[in-house]
Amino acid sequence: APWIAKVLTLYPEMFPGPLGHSLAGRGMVNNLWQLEAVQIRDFATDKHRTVDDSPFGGGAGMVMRPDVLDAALEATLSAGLAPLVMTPRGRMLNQDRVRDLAAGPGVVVLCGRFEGIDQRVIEARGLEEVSIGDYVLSGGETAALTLIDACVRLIPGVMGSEATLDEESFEEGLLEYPHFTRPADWNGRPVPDILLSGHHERIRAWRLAEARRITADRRPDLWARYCTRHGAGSH
Ligand code: 6GU
Repeated sequence: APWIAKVLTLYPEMFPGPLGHSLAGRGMVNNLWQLEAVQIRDFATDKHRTVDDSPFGGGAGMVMRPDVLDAALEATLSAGLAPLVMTPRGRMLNQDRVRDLAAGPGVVVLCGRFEGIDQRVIEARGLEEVSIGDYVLSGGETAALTLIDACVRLIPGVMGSEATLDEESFEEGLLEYPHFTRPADWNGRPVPDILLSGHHERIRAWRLAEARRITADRRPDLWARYCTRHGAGSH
């Protein structure tokens, strides 16, 4: 059965967007995964199809109405699909959560617009609040595209060669080692000699050392976790 992504949004025309291209797009054509964009406004009940209102307690901006969102969710949620809402208040997405979501049957993703979403519908429907990083986006749509991209590339058959996936440093909890291709000397900048040596075992060791060095330098948080999981002090 294909992996399912259902997205609730006021801008369904933003989907599949970039995910209709490249390997993700091919995977959709090959029915390895499916995307359905649901127009939240279709669940409004008044003449003007209102989806938002001013915040109780005052303040700037508008809040998405719980009754409209609840009707949209009622029509869209289905057993097994992880119910998510994209918001900068959420738990930060990481590769562990992506792996879990990709291994299941799929996701239902609510995209916030305006200043926010009435908190009661988030609680009533048990939505998991997810952020993609510590910065503010104009809406949850691009965050949803990012989450779905990260999941889809883990679906068996979507990426060209399955081998490239588990070779990736991030699957080991490290940043990637640096990459080089021809020409071997470019504008006086040579490729590291070891990569031209043909010593595959030494190349593997060099790449691992580079991945560790760059991770320790740039991401002490990832480095600490890697050291814990790979035996303290052994590197
Ligand atoms: Cl998930 N949504 C919005 N609107 N902004 C964000 C975000 C999500 N993650 C980081 N910034």
